[in-house]
Amino acid sequence: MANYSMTDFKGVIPALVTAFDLDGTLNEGLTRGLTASLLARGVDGLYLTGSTGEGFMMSPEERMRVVQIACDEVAGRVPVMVHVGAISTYQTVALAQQAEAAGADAISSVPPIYWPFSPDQVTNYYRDVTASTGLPMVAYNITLAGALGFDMLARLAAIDGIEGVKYTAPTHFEIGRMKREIGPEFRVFSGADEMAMSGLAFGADGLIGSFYNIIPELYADLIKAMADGRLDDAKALQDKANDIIFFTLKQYPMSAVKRIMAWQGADAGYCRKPFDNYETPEQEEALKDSYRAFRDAQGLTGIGFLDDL
Ligand code: MN9
Repeated sequence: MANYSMTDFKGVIPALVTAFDLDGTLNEGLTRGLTASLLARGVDGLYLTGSTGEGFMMSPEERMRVVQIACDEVAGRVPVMVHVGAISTYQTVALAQQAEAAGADAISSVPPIYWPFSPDQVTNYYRDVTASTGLPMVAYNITLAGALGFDMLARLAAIDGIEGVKYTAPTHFEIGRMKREIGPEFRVFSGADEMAMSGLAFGADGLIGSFYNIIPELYADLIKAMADGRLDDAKALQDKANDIIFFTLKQYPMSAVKRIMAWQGADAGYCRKPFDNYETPEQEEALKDSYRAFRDAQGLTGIGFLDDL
């Protein structure tokens, strides 16, 4: 049973990573552990099996298992949204219904991928998936899966049960436009971590993204600074986050995020191939060295995992 409604999704919501062993096996114990660790760090919700969670790298059964484990570990303490996107309506409906049964509070989906589906087909996909459960749907706009665009989002917002969007694109004027033209009750989650401040400035209700797995506290401070109107403080925090984001994007990004989580005490394992990994202790030590050099060159302080390196 869902515990929360759409308006309960706010604040800092990590797109949870999924832990795999080096041979690619899903590591259920580590996945449970990192879920518990992020809850202990005070995150406001979780987003499961999205891009960051390597949802597209897993079988439907594995995705369902991750959802089961995370919902079980969360046990109603924070709202949970599950990315259920797949190439066919049939597969997505199965994932959506399992998410509901597991106790998730909302579902989310990219549009159907690979084929150039028509706007009517995309609309029907969202209508059918949304009608298949009692959970609210958050459309996931990300260019990797084909951007939805304002007109499509407005069309989707008119469908009963489609209550928001995870908006991962730099065109933030569209966030403001959605809030004014679709309505303030349409929930918008800013998905570009490097632009959280601007997303919030244009009216986003919360943040969903990868880097909230490693620096959620910084973003909680940024949200507070924005709410207080302390723009200089918010900008300083965004700049600090962006130093970390841009440096990490130059590494093997999600593999580095997972190693950083291990350094923070919540080992998140490895990524599934063809993503690259820091496989050996020597490679991991070299990664640590590069973060130390980066920290010292930038003069970055006050970020736990960097201070501790
Ligand atoms: O939408 C994430 N995007 C991808 C979520 O995973 C492609 C973001 O959180 C980015 O990882 C982040 C860094 O570019 O903004």
